[in-house]
Amino acid sequence: MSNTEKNQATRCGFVALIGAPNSGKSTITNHFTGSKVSIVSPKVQTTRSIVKGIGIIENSQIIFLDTPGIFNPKRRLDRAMVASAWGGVNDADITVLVVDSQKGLTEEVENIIKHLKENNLATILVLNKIDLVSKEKLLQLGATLNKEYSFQETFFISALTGKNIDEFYRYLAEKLPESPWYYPEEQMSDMPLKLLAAEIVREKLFLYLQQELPYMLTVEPELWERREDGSIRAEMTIYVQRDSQKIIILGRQGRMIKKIGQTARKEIEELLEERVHLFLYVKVRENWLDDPARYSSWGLDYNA
Ligand SMILES: Nc1nc2c(ncn2[C@@H]2O[C@H](COP(=O)(O)OP(=O)(O)O)[C@@H](O)[C@H]2O)c(=O)[nH]1
Ligand SMILES: [Mg+2]
Repeated sequence: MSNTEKNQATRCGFVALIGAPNSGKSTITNHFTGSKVSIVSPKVQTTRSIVKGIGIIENSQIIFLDTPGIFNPKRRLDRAMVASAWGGVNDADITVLVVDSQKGLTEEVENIIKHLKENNLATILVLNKIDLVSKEKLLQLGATLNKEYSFQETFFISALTGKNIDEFYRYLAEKLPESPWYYPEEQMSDMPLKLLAAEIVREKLFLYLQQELPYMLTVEPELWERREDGSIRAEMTIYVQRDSQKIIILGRQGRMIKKIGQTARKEIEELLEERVHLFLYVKVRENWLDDPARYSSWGLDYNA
């Protein structure tokens, strides 16, 4: 391996990104890998379980754990997602709290800090979305948050424009423990391609559907097959809870599902650099939200 030839110790470890929904955790993860490994949406709570974003800076391999947002859980699925986010912290070498600078110290952030205090968790603070606020407001927020909790370090970044973000990565790279790399050099995620493709379909459902509907559905890859001409045939089923939801997803004369399928297919093709034939089916399965098998397939704990 080239890095050992340089006679330099390698470093490797996990960095958990925690924070309120919508603070930019998935955007940071994607920026780092230079690719899309985690889906992003302006709506809250898109990331359902922990997604890994893997990349290398100098001699360090950083594995970001992009967690579901931490908020006040109501449903079983919410509870499982929040439990999974805190579980990510237990697995991590470094914990990073990501805060939306525009929203500042919200109740959600306060609750997270309370948990950090109770468990005395060494944490780095990242104020994200600095492109949206003034310098004065930023510095003030940084000071306020550091009064609330003694963070090890504070970074001011924009995951969208990339401002100051390399500094943050380099800091993490130096802080990780000496260790062989856990993943091959070119690996960006440990998510199987067919799951990543299903996540992209779910992202488009978030993009095009109104209101609460995307939270009521799940996308499951059924078939992922390479054909003789090198293209991929992918079949997925979108499970919903009620007929009325199915009707909305199909749209008038099937136009909605067609638009979702086309947009998702283009993006999957760009990601894979392969031709993709994508087939989407919509089925009603009333109880999928309470089906233990769904939870384990996402790596979530049904009984959280
Ligand atoms: N203006 C701005 N928007 C951002 C930035 N980072 C993320 N966003 C947007 O904030 C929304 C939520 O981002 P996402 O990464 O899904 O947040 P998550 O829920 O914490 O994973 C998306 O619409 C992003 O495009 C940033 O630095 N600046
Ligand atoms: Mg996310």
